[in-house]
Amino acid sequence: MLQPLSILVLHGPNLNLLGQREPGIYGTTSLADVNRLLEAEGLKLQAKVFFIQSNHEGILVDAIHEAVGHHQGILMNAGAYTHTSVALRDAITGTNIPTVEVHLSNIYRREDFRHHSYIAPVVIGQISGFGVQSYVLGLQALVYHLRNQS
Ligand code: CA2
Repeated sequence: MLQPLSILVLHGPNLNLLGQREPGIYGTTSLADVNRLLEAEGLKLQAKVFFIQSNHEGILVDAIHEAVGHHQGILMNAGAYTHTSVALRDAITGTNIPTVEVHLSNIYRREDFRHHSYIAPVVIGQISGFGVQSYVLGLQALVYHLRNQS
């Protein structure tokens, strides 16, 4: 029998606007829809998913700290903090919770300032550019990693 896993999904700043603004870049799916998709995928993978969205860096840092002992992995779209936040990077390093970074858009096809991620060097891997599917692929990759790490 597979060990049930608990995964924390972190959505960063402005992702609460998903589906309401800039559909050309971010699509028409709402954040609630994304969470429903992840819940359904989690059921298939025998992983329970929990969600936090915040526009505040410190709340996201606290959520990473509080994940210790409660969640085995983190799936994170840090939004614009991806490109600015040493604090989020240090929280991932400090807690050592396996994390997968996801982005709706392909950050490398966009403005130069989006090409650098402070998060990327401290996560298992990054999935970028597949729209909402980036989250689903990210969850699959995270669960695969957690179940197959030595
Ligand atoms: O492509 C992604 O997922 C991003 O993480 C999204 C961030 C952006 O700053 C990153 O460079 C790439 C922006 C999230 C804001 O999402 C919105 C959604 C709808 C309307 C306005 C913003």
